[in-house]
Amino acid sequence: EDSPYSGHVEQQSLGDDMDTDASAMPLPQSDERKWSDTSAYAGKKILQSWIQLPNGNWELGKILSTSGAESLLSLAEGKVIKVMSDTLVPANPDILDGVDDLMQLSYLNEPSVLYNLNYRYNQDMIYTKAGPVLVAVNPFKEVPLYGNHYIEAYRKRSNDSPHVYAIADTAIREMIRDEVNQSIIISGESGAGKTETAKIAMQYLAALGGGSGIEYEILKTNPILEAFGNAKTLRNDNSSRFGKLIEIYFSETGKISGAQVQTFLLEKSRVVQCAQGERSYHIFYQLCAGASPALKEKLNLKSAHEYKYLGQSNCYSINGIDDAERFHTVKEALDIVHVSKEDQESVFAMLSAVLWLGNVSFTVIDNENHVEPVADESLSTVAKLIGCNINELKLSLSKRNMRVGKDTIVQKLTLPQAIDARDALAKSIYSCLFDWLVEQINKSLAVGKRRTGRSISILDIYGFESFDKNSFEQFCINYANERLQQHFNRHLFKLEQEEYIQDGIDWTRVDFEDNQDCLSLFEKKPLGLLSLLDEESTFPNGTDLTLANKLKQHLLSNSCFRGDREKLFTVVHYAGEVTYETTGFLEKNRDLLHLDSIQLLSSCSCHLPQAFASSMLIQSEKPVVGPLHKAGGADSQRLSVATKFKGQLFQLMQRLGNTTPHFIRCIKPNNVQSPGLYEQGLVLQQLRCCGVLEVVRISRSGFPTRMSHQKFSRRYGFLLVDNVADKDPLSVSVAILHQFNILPEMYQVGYTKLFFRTGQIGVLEDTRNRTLHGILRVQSSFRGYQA
Ligand code: AD9
Ligand code: MG
Repeated sequence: EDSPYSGHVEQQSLGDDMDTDASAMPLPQSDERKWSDTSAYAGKKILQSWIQLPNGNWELGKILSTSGAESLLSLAEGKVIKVMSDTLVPANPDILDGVDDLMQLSYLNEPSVLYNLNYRYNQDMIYTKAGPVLVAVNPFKEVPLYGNHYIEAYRKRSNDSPHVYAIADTAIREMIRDEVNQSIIISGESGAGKTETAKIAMQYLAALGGGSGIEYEILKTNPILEAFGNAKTLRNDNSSRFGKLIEIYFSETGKISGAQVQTFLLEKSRVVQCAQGERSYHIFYQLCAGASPALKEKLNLKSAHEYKYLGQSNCYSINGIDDAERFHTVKEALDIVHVSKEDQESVFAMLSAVLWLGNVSFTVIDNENHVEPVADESLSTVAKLIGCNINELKLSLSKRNMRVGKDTIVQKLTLPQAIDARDALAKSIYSCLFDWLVEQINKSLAVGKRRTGRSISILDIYGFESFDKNSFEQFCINYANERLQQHFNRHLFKLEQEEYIQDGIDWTRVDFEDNQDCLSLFEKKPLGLLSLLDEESTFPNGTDLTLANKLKQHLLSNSCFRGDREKLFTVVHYAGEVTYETTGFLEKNRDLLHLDSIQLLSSCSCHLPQAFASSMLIQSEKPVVGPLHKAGGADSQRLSVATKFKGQLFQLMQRLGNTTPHFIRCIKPNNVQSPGLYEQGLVLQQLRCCGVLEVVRISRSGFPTRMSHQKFSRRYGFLLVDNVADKDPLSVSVAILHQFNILPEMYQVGYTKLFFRTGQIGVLEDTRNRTLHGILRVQSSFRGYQA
């Protein structure tokens, strides 16, 4: 009670069940580190322990004495405190500081994992394995871990510390060895380093070469997609506002032969609106800053400050970034992926048109508050840039043609409606432009794409998001993350169990978190979040409030759902609870395309707007869900955004399902994008979210070390006293197990493999090494173990 920390120390559940198998492990000496022994520390008393400070951080203490239920601990700076002994969370011996695989920790509790990652982070070792998963902690500075020298070392396998390169290398080898496509799945919060990690992986693959410069082209897709699809947000100066899957094809000889990019759900709303301190897409600022005087004149370009769309968030520049210079990089990249100079100019014209659209203003023309656009420089510039008649543009921003049955009636627009129409046009132009660019990139990269070849896909998709206010975007993003998490779970956990079961060993199933309940909440028909959202979206009278009520009416019995006041509802995601506000859900989900806008674009003399119009028409002809479209009739209908996204995700999961996945979990050590700062609480929350701790726990609580009967008997058979030359591998294996007194609970014999608990192989490996080095004779080593 006299200790300020009594009562603050919490038992960590993870540590507990681990410690039953808590045989400590010395640092590996040989290259066969996975077989290292852990028995050296077994049975020793804990000397050091973690205690949790009132601020939630963990501190290391030396255990001075234990009497009864209490222990005396000395902390750094000579402070001595008394805590309840059962709240001690054992710390690992110093010799384990900074191990490069968390699986090697003797005590696998949260503070030990945090400490280990921190220890490595302080030395710029930002990569650590957690069993099969690579953990990458964002350094927020340049670290000397990349480039040809390193690539070469990983290729030759002369460097075996954890790295994205090592993951990419494994993917290549497994692709060739197993003739199975591979995927590298990168996840993490906004700003955690997914996009950088994806680029590092691409760099490694590209270094394999392909001839004809295709690998170079693949790398150049990055500056283009980032310019058009990334923006500065409060969390990340270079935040991706779309998801991306790049599939890189290889020829039979293991050279790159082509690639294909698929994108997911670009955040369109950012074009017309963004929060204080954030920016719209980089390309707008780059264009304004970097265009040549001639281009400026041709497109009537002003400085970024003069555009309303860019001005509303009061943020025009990014620290340390030269937008003009970036513009040149983008133009060069466009050259390389074969977008002609003419097309490039058309692209820039569309961007300028979008910016000018934002400056179009309206005046009231009658006493019913109907408006029409002011015929000023903005309006005329837009008309000129997209190549349409100025009167048609004016009409499309002030009237709407409604089809009712066979008749068409014309509705005049009020100010909010006109602003909507204007912004919708701007958003459509931009998102069509983005899709068009992706298409051009794919045409260019398809050069040597061969169906017979194998591929490696890299997925860089927005991570789980939970803000103070969460809207439709977060709803979709988090849904995607649920899907990916299930893929992760299924792969790592289920496959793990299946392997035991297949090999006929008795392994009590370890429970793991499955998120199927949450996914069902989203996907169930007809009473799931997505179906109900679509249904409400088709009701002309549906509002954000009726949507919220409908969800509450049908979903309250689901344990992953909670109704809150008014337009709020909460979903219990695998990574935590998120409260969504339905404001804007229906509109964003409908994403109505005004027929007038399509007509306007198709009437344009420039080829890009025409192409956009036809791609919108194609989309609008797709089958539509819901009963009420004919009656609605006003606008072109297409698949709802959520349904389309769901379809894309299913397709994605199917594609990934046919690959061998490699997972990389990116961790953001602080929220201020600053190097050297490691916030324990923040890291811990991410480790929990992405299941890293769970993965290690599960791998360790089973029998993580496996060897086939053949390999085992070949490797250790010569240590046997009896002659077994004519015996089968299984009998030899069993003889080895007996001779070395491996306890029955420490291994299992499967049909094809032997399964061992952590550390068991160490004894054998040790003897083998000593025997091979001639230090001990087989016989005496055997006696030694018997003694
Ligand atoms: V978001 O969900 O798209 O908002 P990401 O993609 O996870 O996010 P990103 O890769 O953009 O994050 O990384 C954010 C910033 O961290 C980068 O702009 C770099 O400044 C920094 N970063 C990330 N990884 C590394 C690295 N390996 N080395 C150096 C890095 N800096
Ligand atoms: Mg990103």
